[in-house]
Amino acid sequence: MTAPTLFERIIARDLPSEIVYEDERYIAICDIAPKAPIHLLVIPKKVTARLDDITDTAELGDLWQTAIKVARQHAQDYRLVVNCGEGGGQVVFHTHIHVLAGWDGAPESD
Ligand code: DGP
Repeated sequence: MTAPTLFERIIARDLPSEIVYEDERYIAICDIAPKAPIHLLVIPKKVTARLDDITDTAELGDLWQTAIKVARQHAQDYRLVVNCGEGGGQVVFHTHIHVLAGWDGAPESD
């Protein structure tokens, strides 16, 4: 048996987090180290390590739709980001989409 991921522990309420959305298949939480005024993580409860492990098109679509829904609940304009693998900046190996928003104008990095 493998150890639960950090996000599985958050989903199980074994670790605290600020939950902003939850349904049967997904949860969204506030990022602990926000890189934008609004920084949320949309996480499937079904564990895969990284986005490209999800091969089912409908499942991928549902994840992105959920990220869009959560983003639109918090902002009109937003950025969705996925880091895939260490070389892509991924640190937590439980698939998630970053929702970044809330800048005054365009994001600072642009
Ligand atoms: P990534 O680099 O794509 O794997 O992003 C992981 C994100 O997870 C990173 O922005 C920081 C966030 N994070 C790490 N540990 C915790 C935690 O314990 N709680 C919350 N809410 N976020 C965390």
